[in-house]
Amino acid sequence: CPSSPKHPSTPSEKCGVLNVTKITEHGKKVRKNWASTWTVLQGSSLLFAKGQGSATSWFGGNQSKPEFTVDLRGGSVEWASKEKSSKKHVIELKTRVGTELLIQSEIDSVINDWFRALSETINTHAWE
Ligand code: I3S
Repeated sequence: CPSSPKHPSTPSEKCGVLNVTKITEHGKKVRKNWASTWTVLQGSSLLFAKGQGSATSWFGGNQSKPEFTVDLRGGSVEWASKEKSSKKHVIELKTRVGTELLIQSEIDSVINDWFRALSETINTHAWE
């Protein structure tokens, strides 16, 4: 994975395209808006860049900042219940500041790897 142009010295552990939607922002429910999203795990941050060609522009370095960043420290991940989404393989990510995201992939192995990586990151940074 390429590092983000903003933090070139922090290696990114994992990257890929996932389906992502926010469901809660600062504790308030927001309307779902699933979007195919270039997702990068870098240090204790999860970075998102939406839209067609976002991966390419990231690689090229002309995307100066991700569209959205989540601090994983103090957050949690679990498999989403059926009530949260009718889709298969959905991860529910909660942040310390009350943002909740759903993260999904149709591919079992892909979403399982992300679940593991996110859990490990949260555990590693638990006491920061
Ligand atoms: O939790 P909901 O409201 O059933 O979520 C669905 C809706 O957001 C729907 O959009 P609109 O109601 O804005 O048309 C989406 O198209 C669905 O994908 C959402 O549900 P899933 O179960 O796919 O997360």
